[in-house]
Amino acid sequence: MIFYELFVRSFFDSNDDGIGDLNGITQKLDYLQTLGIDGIWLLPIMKSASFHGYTIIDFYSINPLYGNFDDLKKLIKIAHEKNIKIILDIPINHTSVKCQWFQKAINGDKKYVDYYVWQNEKTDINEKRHWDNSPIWFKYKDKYFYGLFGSSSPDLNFENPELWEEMRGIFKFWLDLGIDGFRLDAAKHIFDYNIEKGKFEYQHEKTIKFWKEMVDYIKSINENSIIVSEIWDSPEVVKKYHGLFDIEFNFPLSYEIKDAVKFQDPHLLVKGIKNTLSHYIKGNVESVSGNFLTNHDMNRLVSELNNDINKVKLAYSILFTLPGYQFIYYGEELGMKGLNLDVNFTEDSQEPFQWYENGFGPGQTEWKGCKYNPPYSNISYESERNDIDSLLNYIKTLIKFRKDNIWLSNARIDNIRNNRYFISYSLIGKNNKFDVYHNFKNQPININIKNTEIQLLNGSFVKNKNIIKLNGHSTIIIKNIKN
Ligand code: ACG
Repeated sequence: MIFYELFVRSFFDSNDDGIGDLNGITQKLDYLQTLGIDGIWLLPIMKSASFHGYTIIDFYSINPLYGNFDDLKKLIKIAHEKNIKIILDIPINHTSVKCQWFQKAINGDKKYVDYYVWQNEKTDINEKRHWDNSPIWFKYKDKYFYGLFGSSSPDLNFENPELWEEMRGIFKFWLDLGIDGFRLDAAKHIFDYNIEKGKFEYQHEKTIKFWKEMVDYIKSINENSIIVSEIWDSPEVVKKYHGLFDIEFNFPLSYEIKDAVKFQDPHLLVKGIKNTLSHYIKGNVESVSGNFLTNHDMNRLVSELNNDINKVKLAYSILFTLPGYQFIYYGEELGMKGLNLDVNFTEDSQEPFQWYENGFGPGQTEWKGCKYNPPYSNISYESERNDIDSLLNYIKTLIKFRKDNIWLSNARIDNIRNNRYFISYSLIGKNNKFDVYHNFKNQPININIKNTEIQLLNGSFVKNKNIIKLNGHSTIIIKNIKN
């Protein structure tokens, strides 16, 4: 499956208020269908005080700027007619300070006081977030609360069983509306503060128990639902969760692909494959690897790779020739730019999708001025759709290649080899075998291969040769039919 990560505010505006909305997505489903994706991951759509939507005011609502429940139902219906699934981002680790639960808690309502994590006698209110030293304890009126993601988003207290029940209700609510599944935000953080010890500590066993119950519950409502987990951590931590969710985002692989391409060092990709796709090497896949290059928390790919479009294309070729499912962040198919210089400020990688070369036209969103994607940059749907060499058309080709070879999602990886400038590996299915070669050099290289048919990524075949010239920053696939 191929998913499209979509930020509603920046996509397509159906009512001329400058802000993208659900009806806008419905109007552009043809675009997404032509691109070839199978699923849309909607970034949070619930009522929220923040532009990105990760601080939820009401879990049972839709941000009125994005539309209403009828709009959502219509989107789901038409998407389903086009065989596109819709999964919803659901940040349940915390709420907004404006959420009724928190408001009731600070006014002393005992039920809701227990929904949050408050300072106790062991708390060190000067403790900082382990990855970037941000504060995690905040004073509201006379009490300190725990907020791993900042002062406007207090963490929920999952030691409280009532909250587990509340969460079941939330998942059911969205499934009943026809949503096909969830992207579980901050999934490793459900139990990350040890209240007894009074310190930050990942308690993975407890978190796994929580998710096991939620996943079982979600599957009992819709056994075909798709559950994707965001666990941004090392391969060792991600492995603890193998088998629990349908799809696990593979953060470490995203770094290794980008670094390998950036530094022209195939060895980094070998490392990435061995460390994060070992279950595909063993042929024992418990959770599908959710492969991606960028998301809304990261630099956009073109900016990350210093505007080198050949490198960008190579990174995508790698992404689409590894087993697992692929996720593309909106606008990346055009090569939009953006740097997230601060993980707490993601506006610059969430700029309006560029439909038109001059920067305006029907449906163009304008909620923010474009710092990184100004008009007339040749980075727009309008300028790329008819250009056969555009990134947009390259990505379409890769998606088509992938859809013509569905078996690749589950393929076993074998024979990984590399030298200073190229890597090769085999992808093995029940009745198929592909040998993949990626050249990391910007010059052509010759590869000595004695083989049958060679499939180019655009789906065409060339006759057997013994020596193959592989162009700079390019990929070739040797197709073998297994007997
Ligand atoms: C999600 C969303 C994000 C959102 C929230 C909060 C969570 O995608 O947009 O923020 O609802 C951590 C969390 C993730 C979180 C990101 C932003 N993402 O785990 O769930 O922060 C280290 C840490 C990771 C950390 C990452 C961030 O371990 O936990 O992610 O840094 O940079 C190696 C290491 C790996 C290390 C990386 C990077 O790979 O193995 O451990 O990761 O290097 O150093 C949104 C807004 C926020 C706002 C919040 C309320 O964006 O600004 O505060 O909502």
